[in-house]
Amino acid sequence: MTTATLEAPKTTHTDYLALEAEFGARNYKPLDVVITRGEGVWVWDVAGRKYLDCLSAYSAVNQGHCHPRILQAMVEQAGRLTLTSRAFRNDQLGLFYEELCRLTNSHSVLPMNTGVEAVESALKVSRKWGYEVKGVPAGQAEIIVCADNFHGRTLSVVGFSTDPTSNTNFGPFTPGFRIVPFGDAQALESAIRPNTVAVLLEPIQGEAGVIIPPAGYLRAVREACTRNDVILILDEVQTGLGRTGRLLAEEHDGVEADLTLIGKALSGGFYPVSAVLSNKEVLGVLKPGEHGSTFGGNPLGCAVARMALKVLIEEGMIENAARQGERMMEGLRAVNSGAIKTVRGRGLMIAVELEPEAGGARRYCEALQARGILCKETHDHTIRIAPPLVITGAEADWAVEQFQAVLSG
Ligand code: IF1
Repeated sequence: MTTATLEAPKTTHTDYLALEAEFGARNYKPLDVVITRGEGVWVWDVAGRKYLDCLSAYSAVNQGHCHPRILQAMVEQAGRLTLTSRAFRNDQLGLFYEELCRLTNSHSVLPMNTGVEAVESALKVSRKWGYEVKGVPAGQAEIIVCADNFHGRTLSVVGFSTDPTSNTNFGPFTPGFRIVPFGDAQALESAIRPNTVAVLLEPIQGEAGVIIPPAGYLRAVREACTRNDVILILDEVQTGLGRTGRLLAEEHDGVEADLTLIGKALSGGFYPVSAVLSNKEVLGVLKPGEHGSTFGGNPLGCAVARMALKVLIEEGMIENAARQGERMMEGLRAVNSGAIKTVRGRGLMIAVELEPEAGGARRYCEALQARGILCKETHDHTIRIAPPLVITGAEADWAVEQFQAVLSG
């Protein structure tokens, strides 16, 4: 018998980079920092350098890295029961449903794993609702989405992206989507036709660069959907679970979606857990066998998510996000730099947009890395700042000082 020989693990920074370059797909261009440990807002690289994480794994670690109570829940559950499939029941699922519904004021929950699976699930169930409840003729359902959206990476979802990087040469795509500009409720309502079943949008566009729509937009969209018997789907995969200083970003506008999508921080970054929350009887159209997932609703994910929600609330992280977000934005707005075009954000979802002449955001992210801050640019000219929601005032001030040094340097 031939057995492959495994090389001894390589240990230096450059070795890790070489391994990724040799064996990995090249679909990312990460900063060259190899992280080996995290705790709260801090991470350490393989050379022992410490950084303040201002990305939070794209808002999946809102509760901070390796939160001890979530870790404990995960370890305990992993030692007891991890997966049953939905062919059988498990003793975590019902409790997860109940706690999540009470917290978000929802009627029912569809558990999935990744964010894009929650998106796909909402699109599927909205079409079915359209045919079976609204009475749309077979095969004619339309869904409205917004320009510059980001909802994930599956074929259907990249098919209605307006970013050529996401969808060039990945077609053909799923039909039935119409794209309208983000932030223009009038344009959206004009695009609604008799066969429109749903509108899908992000309350604040993340990947587009933390784009906050004009005041009153979400409320007007909500009213247009209600008037036209159309499901409003809000993708809160990134904005949800405290990031913007409220449990859900929709609360800033006093609206309730019919379907709300959450993921990322639903597990505090320990494990992929996502969910479709339903406030209308939309999920009720699903009958046994029509949708599912091997891992969705598994006891490990449910136990982790239950604790991730519990610590978010009990430890005051949402209020802290509002407080520290204000503090950081105030500090950033006071930075005297010709490179900054504008600072915008809500809670700890913050963007510093640079002037086009500033030479792009990437080099600032690299300069920040040298000062112990990890940040990710979005598009060419925007630095996104989204630390874990457990950041202290002193840490926020220190971070702002580093931004100041880099931007005015
Ligand atoms: C990557 C961005 C963030 C999302 C919204 C659904 C999903 C996402 C609003 C899908 C995912 C990610 C994925 C990540 C980069 C990232 C991102 F820069 F692209 F926009 F967060 F800011 N809805 N967002 O933001 O969730 O299936 O990934 O769990 O590398 O693709 P997923």
